[in-house]
Amino acid sequence: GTPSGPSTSVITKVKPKTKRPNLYRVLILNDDYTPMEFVVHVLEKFFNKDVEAATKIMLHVHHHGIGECGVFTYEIAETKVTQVMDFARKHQHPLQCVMEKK
Ligand code: NFA
Repeated sequence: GTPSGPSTSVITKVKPKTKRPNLYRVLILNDDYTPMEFVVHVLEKFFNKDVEAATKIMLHVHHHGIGECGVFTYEIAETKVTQVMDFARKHQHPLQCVMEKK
């Protein structure tokens, strides 16, 4: 019979979607008690820094109060923060590690 009712022809756009993921900085905070060598060890163990890079970051945190360890997607950043906080607690150091959206 004669076609009736709403059209079923729908135009769909194909958009090349290469979405950038949201990125997060992982930061460590200075305190008066955590040994410098422990902070360097944390940066080597969890952020794949060599001793020289780790020492530079540690001294930056020591002098400025806060510093960046790396930039990651949400899930990786969250994992790094948890790993550092657990490791610091295990060794009874007050070292704090946080993440912030870039
Ligand atoms: N300020 C600490 C000290 O003098 C060293 C430290 C550096 C702690 C960076 C935390 C972060 N022992």
